Amino acid sequence: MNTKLLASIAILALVTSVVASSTLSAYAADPMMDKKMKMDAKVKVAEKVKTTAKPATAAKPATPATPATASAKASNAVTVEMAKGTASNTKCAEKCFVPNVVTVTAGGKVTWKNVDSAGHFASASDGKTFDTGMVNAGSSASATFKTAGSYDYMCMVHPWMKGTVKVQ
Ligand SMILES: [Cu+2]
Repeated sequence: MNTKLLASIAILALVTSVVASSTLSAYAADPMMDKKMKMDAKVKVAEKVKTTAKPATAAKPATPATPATASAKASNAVTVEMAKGTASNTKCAEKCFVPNVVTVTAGGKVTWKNVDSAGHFASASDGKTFDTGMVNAGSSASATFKTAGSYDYMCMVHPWMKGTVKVQ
């Protein structure tokens, strides 16, 4: 009788302590869980916004952007600047003619505008396709391109000045 009572008391004590600790830990975890769930909910909302926004933004530029950039790239009239200081700056590289590479449609025209204080040329490297001759400071000269291809050119006086005209 005594041992049974002791045992049942012990069991009761054990059960209450387990219940107490579990409720305690549940309480302790509660605010964290609450935060986490809130964060999860926020992330889910953000993900929802993302996923709903994605197809709209991805679909839009994908189709109209391609012809827009293509037409901007191959224009029928392009201006290239013979940059300032290029007569003495042997390291101007792709900044001698700006832009350094241009693309025009067949029949398109390229105009070289000399914004430097020295005279420059835009002469085809093959020695025959085109040659602006001397373009004086502040002046411009043009060439028309009928045949598709890629034409490298340079300045006769300053051979470090190099550019390319692409004709499509
Ligand atoms: Cu030059």
